[in-house]
Amino acid sequence: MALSSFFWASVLAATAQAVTNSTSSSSSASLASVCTTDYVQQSLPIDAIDGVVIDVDSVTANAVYNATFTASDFFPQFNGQSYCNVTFTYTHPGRENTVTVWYWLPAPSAFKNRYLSTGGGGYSITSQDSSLPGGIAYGASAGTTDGGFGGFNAQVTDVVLNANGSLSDEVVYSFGYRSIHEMTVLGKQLTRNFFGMGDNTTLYSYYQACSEGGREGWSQVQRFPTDFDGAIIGAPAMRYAHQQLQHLWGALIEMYYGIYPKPCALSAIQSAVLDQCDPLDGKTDGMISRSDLCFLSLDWDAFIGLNYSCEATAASTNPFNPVAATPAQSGTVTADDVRIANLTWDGPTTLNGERVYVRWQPGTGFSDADATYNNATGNWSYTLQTLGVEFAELFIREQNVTDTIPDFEEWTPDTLRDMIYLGWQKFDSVLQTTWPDLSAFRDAGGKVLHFHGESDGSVPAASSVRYFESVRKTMYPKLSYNDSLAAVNDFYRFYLVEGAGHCSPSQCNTPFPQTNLPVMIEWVEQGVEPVTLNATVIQSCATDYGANDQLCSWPLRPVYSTNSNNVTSKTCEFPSEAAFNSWIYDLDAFPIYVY
Ligand SMILES: *[C@@H]1O[C@H](CO)[C@@H](O)[C@H](O)[C@H]1NC(C)=O
Ligand SMILES: *[C@@H]1O[C@H](CO)[C@@H](O)[C@H](O)[C@H]1NC(C)=O
Ligand SMILES: *[C@@H]1O[C@H](CO)[C@@H](O)[C@H](O)[C@H]1NC(C)=O
Ligand SMILES: *[C@@H]1O[C@H](CO)[C@@H](O)[C@H](O)[C@H]1NC(C)=O
Ligand SMILES: *[C@@H]1O[C@H](CO)[C@@H](O)[C@H](O)[C@H]1NC(C)=O
Ligand SMILES: *[C@@H]1O[C@H](CO)[C@@H](O)[C@H](O)[C@H]1NC(C)=O
Ligand SMILES: *[C@@H]1O[C@H](CO)[C@@H](O)[C@H](O)[C@H]1NC(C)=O
Ligand SMILES: *[C@@H]1O[C@H](CO)[C@@H](O)[C@H](O)[C@H]1NC(C)=O
Ligand SMILES: *[C@@H]1O[C@H](CO)[C@@H](O)[C@H](O)[C@H]1NC(C)=O
Ligand SMILES: *[C@@H]1O[C@H](CO)[C@@H](O)[C@H](O)[C@H]1NC(C)=O
Ligand SMILES: *[C@@H]1O[C@H](CO)[C@@H](O)[C@H](O)[C@H]1NC(C)=O
Ligand SMILES: *[C@@H]1O[C@H](CO)[C@@H](O)[C@H](O)[C@H]1NC(C)=O
Ligand SMILES: [Ca+2]
Repeated sequence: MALSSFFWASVLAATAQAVTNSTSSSSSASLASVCTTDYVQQSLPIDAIDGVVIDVDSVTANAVYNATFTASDFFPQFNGQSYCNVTFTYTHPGRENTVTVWYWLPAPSAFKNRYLSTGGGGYSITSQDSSLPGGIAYGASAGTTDGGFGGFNAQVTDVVLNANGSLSDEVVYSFGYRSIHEMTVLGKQLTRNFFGMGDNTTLYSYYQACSEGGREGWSQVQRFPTDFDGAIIGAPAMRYAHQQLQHLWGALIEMYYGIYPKPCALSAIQSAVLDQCDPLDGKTDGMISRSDLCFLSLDWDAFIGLNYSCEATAASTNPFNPVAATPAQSGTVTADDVRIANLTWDGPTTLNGERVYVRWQPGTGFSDADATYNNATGNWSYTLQTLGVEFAELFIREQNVTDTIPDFEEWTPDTLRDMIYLGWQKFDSVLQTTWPDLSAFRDAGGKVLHFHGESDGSVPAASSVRYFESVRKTMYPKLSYNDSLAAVNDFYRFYLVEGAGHCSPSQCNTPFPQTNLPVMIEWVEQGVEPVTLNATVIQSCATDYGANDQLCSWPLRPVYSTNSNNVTSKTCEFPSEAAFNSWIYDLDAFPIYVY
């Protein structure tokens, strides 16, 4: 197989030039004429990466006409889209995996000299083809990779242990940063060849993804300064050891204190927090736009005694998010319920009160603390989140256990701290993804647009603030705050998204940044700096559905005011010192600085 690939590679390399030229005024070529297996084989990026051997026979290509792209959180609806759907595989001789890459290339008449890489979520390196429309709609080829983990529905956790039980370095590094980089280099060259671009024509290159995909974006910006002209990074699950293991915190404190609040009681607290904090931003609209002010003034005692009542819910068998059935729940919120809610949002600390990681902002959901109902005993117990369990067992301990932590009941808050320290050290160079010096990317002219839902209950918003501030301080240590901020903002802007949850809107009137790619395209290709970030109210429950809004660039924060004509306006202002400081942490549980 490898021999035949080498053979075809050289034959095709020789013919590619002529074929490419024949369509070089490619905007006049029809999609049907270029979207063939033959033409794609001739356009393969055969020599793009040393040590990568493309299997020419693996190519699939089919034209898709007049498709409708239903609106998602990251692009509005588009009709009448036509593209070439391409897959092929490659290997690294001497290593054992076979990687499949998947690209959509726009119809030649719609191509605008752009390429987009996309990423995954959770333990997935890919979102299958769900993010690819967001490139096609803007005249960009778009790519995703299975990382070599066994297909586009596979998770890295399926293959991270070798058959003999040891950790697979190949898989860890492929997931950490290698596969996205390869997919990008191959995708850019495939695009150049397919559209017959001369070497001197600019191909603008972009990245866009959220969550694990956000971490993957940072992994590239930190290491491969010329892969992207613009990277759009949402709620990155970066600072990997802290982030993955923090998902065990809610269960840990429930187990440690033996208190299991009913999920309905925690929801009642969340709603009451929304009621208390909604007006603090100057606009009572069912949304907390200033979770920092909420944190500073929250009256926890007010929640004790609230009534709650929830209907029974059925079990969900979704393999990615199985949820047990819950019985009907009603009662009044107790001081114990409030204590667990408070400790959950407070995030991990040690028994001595040293801080291990950042807090979640008040107003977020409590998913990591949601107890599970045991129908046999009628009792509630803690729920171990898979993201945390698999990182602890597969990655750190190299044990083939994915549904429980066998010794969890012996853990204390200090055990969690120690596990984070172990995971951090073990994967510092590959998964931690917090390298704070982006000079090479800046010098190559790259731009970053980074955003994070303020009410994200999975990846805390403050974790993104911490990275932005690490970059600012590391790159411009001698400048004043304002000067260093201006210097960073020349190439990197960060926005908190009012009322948004994890990579999606949450509170009904959330203004969500649905048009990040066109905003980034304007920044990169026309120099239009995104001083505020374009956002749209996109939830059907919104009172203001479809309204445009502008998100403030960190550290500026929204302030709403209503004038005598009852007109509400929004300004972006520097927060008070106390509000600013509520986002900043001294992670004193570790002797090493956490970037
Ligand atoms: C193809 O294009 C290259 C450079 O763009 C040029 O050198 C070459 O002569 C062209 N070949 C044909 C057959 O037109
Ligand atoms: C494209 O799709 C739309 C909606 O599905 C349909 O109304 C229209 O006739 C199609 N156009 C072509 C050229 O097929
Ligand atoms: C794209 O190609 C893959 C692989 O052949 C196939 O599974 C998928 O259904 C195709 N998608 C479309 C929209 O044609
Ligand atoms: C891990 O456990 C799963 C399920 O029991 C099994 O299918 C798999 O082969 C095991 N892997 C290793 C490396 O032992
Ligand atoms: C376990 O398997 C991996 C992958 O096949 C191999 O590289 C490694 O040497 C093996 N380790 C042991 C202890 O056999
Ligand atoms: C591409 O640009 C280089 C450097 O400016 C120049 O030497 C070369 O002739 C150009 N090639 C083409 C095909 O225009
Ligand atoms: C809570 O429910 C009890 C009994 O149903 C009722 O007497 C009480 O007034 C309710 N309290 C509030 C604050 O609604
Ligand atoms: C508990 O089990 C009973 C009997 O099997 C069933 O009717 C009920 O729906 C179950 N409740 C939950 C919350 O699973
Ligand atoms: C809640 O947590 C904060 C720290 O985040 C603490 O100062 C406060 O006393 C706690 N309140 C209650 C009721 O536990
Ligand atoms: C259920 O919880 C109660 C009180 O928390 C405890 O006494 C009892 O042993 C538990 N039952 C089972 C079967 O775990
Ligand atoms: C900004 O969002 C609005 C909708 O809220 C949209 O119409 C407009 O095209 C967007 N601007 C850019 C640059 O994408
Ligand atoms: C001001 O506007 C709000 C919401 O649009 C409305 O509910 C309220 O009645 C208005 N107040 C006055 C004094 O017009
Ligand atoms: Ca509000």
